[in-house]
Amino acid sequence: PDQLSCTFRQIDGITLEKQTCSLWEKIWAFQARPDDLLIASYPKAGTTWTQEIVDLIQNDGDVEKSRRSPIQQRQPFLECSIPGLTQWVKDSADAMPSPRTLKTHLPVQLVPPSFWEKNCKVIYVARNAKDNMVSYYHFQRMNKRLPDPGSWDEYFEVFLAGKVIWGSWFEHVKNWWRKKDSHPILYIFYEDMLKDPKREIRKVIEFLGKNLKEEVLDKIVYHTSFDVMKNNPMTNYTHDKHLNYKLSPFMRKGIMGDWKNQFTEAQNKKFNEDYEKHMADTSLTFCMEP
Ligand code: PPS
Repeated sequence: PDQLSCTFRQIDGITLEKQTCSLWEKIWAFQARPDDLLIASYPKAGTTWTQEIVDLIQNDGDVEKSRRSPIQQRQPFLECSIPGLTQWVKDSADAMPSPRTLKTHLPVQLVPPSFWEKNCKVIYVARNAKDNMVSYYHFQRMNKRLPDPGSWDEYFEVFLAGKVIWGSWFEHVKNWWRKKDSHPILYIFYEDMLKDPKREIRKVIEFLGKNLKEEVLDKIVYHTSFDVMKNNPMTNYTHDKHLNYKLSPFMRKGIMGDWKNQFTEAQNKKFNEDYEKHMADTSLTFCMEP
């Protein structure tokens, strides 16, 4: 089974939104600037969290500055907002002063070549597959732009087969992991951020070449904690008309191990078998147990 329908198409075997596919030539031709920063991730891996951390770092911990607009306007979504096509996009990515920060969920092979040619810095955030799958399932239930995920049992199979929008989780995390050997990519993990946010934020500060005082770092840890971001209208997506909050919140649980409330024993067994096969050719490992 897959999620192809009249609103979705494929580019190089990866299912993407129809709008993204119809704009594909323009997306591929996107002109990055050398000081652009790209925040990349598989959907629901901790993108928004990383985005807010980066924005606060760039603004030296000034919380009011980071509240200037919703996160998706501060950091345009590459494959959903292409310069020259809509007013919103023209006002954001194209007309944005440097240095810009952009978000993408594209698998590494679909990232516009200009980002590599200009040697742009990239922060990739990854989350363990089981929690990532559960979070994506609930997101598809509430996001009208994505296909209806059907029942959990149906979704489980579709996700494992890599037939969801933006493609297979396995290929995504592995191929980005490989890419960091030849490009400036900071590869971080959602589980590490939960365990020791201060340490992970320090890594980002260093990667961005910033030097912030300890008290600023503490402020960033606080303002990017789950509860604070959940209550911040500039990070919790409450203004997004495509999301149906009656079905699920965007800032849902923000924990590790929620998969245990969703997977059956049989699903866990099947998942572990598939996981081992898919991950046999990588040094990449994930923490799945809280
Ligand atoms: S998106 O739509 O792809 O950009 O979503 P993304 O931001 O990648 O992922 C959303 C999940 O991240 C959780 N989240 C957080 N967890 C802990 N701390 C903070 N500050 C935080 N911010 C977002 C969010 O709750 C989603 O995970 P689930 O498991 O669904 O709660």
